[in-house]
Amino acid sequence: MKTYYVTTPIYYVNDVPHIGHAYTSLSCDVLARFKRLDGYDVMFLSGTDEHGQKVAKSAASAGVDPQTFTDGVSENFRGLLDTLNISNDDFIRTTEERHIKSCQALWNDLLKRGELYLGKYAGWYAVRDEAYYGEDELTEGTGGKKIAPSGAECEWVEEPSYFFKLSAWGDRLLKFYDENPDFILPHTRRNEVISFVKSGMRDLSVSRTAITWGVPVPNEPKHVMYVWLDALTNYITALGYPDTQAEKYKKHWPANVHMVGKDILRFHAVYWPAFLMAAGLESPKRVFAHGWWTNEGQKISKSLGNVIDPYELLQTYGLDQTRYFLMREVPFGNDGDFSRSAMIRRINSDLANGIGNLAQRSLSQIAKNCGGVVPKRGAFTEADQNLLGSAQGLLASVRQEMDVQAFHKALDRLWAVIAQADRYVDEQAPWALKKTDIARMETVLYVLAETLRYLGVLLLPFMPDSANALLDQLAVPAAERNFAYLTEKYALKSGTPLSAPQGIFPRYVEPVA
Ligand code: ME8
Repeated sequence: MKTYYVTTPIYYVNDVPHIGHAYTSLSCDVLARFKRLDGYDVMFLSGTDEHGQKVAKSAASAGVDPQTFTDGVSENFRGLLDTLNISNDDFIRTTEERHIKSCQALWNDLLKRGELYLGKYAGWYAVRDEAYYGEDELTEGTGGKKIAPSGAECEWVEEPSYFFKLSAWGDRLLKFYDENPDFILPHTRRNEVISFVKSGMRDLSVSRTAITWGVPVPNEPKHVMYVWLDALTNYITALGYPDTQAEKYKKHWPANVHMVGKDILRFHAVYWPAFLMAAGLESPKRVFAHGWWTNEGQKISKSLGNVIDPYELLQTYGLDQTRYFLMREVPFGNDGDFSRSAMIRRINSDLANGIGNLAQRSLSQIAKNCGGVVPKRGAFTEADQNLLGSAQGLLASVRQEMDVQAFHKALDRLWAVIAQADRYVDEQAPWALKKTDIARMETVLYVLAETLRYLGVLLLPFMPDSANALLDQLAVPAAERNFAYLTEKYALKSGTPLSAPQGIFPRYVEPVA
């Protein structure tokens, strides 16, 4: 069986979940659902990143011990996934025993292979990024503060530390990128990574002695692991590492896609493959770095008080509407701007007037004029065949877009067929045929219903509830709601009783203040 492994980053539990977390998780969910419907054995992983200085600090300012703190916040992230209808197969927490064992096993292996050595770190560290920076990367902020390229404030750190021999892996990483041109997508980001590696890398500090909230380094009571070595390992922990003969590991490693925001690409595309190669393990097949959302043109930040609460979006606009907007509005990989007006425009033009209206006008005519059953199909005209041909061609073209995570383009393809179906209804005018040629009217409505079946099944990954509501109204059996059934052989059967049509996408009307 074909397999597919997709992961979200594991989220820091220092904060409440926001639109960025929702976005990354949603993109993975759409991929995972698509691949399941396409016959793959899918593993979809999400979780929380619970160690490190940043989380320890948040726990301290909340006045609770880190474990109690992380237990609470981790639940919020789990809750967000449920509310967004995310279909992850596992949820990993880095404080779990299975993960601590896995990190320690990887550590021991790297040590045994001579990839780690004990030294002393003296340099800059940004707690917000949990990242080390070289002097040359920093700029001067107010009061002489050192600022990382991300905007995070850095502090000077001096401590005994283990190092990973990252400097030795530059050439092998470059060779790996060269041999795997689609390892980093989008390609613009790939170039950034390659120039970072080409500029020469220092060895990486991978243990800390100034903090205690982390995975203990084996046989070194004063050291805990650097939080990124700990965090990245989650992707193999969940497959059963260190047991590389475990069924899940054999089936799903290397991962097909690690989905990440552009802010954490370096960790996934440089450090992670280097750790893996050094341990003699395979590197993932792809890291996709998506862009960042701004809010009405402004950078999202807690200090500006403009953080977008995903729960509020769902409540105001609806779950599937929000899922659709996030996947459609911005070319996946680019930065994007959230605005209420853009959200409302998408809901009203693409959903209510687009797929919603097409379904409603087709199904209500069937209910009124065809006795509430799937209409009788006569011989197909060229116009019928054109529309059905486009619907049948969708799977191949949508699949191609999904294989490069071009969600917006996949949706464009679907909406092109919706537009074609709208033109078809206008041209065929089944309401006029009702008076002149009932048999032809039935065929036209049949063609529309069958086109809606294709659209409904292909919309399942994006808007599972609404697409299922559409397929319910077409009486498509649950077992036939997957891509194997998108052929003529499983076309709707004339005479099948249909339930009374119900609107799927209402227009959004701004509440009166
Ligand atoms: O970085 N727009 O966790 P994190 C889009 N624990 N996406 C955004 C965003 C925005 N404005 N803000 C955040 C970590 N994100 C580490 C990961 S993985 C081994 C460890 C998303 O809680 C984006 O996906 O800071 C980003 O990569 C992720 O949230 C960072 O989450």
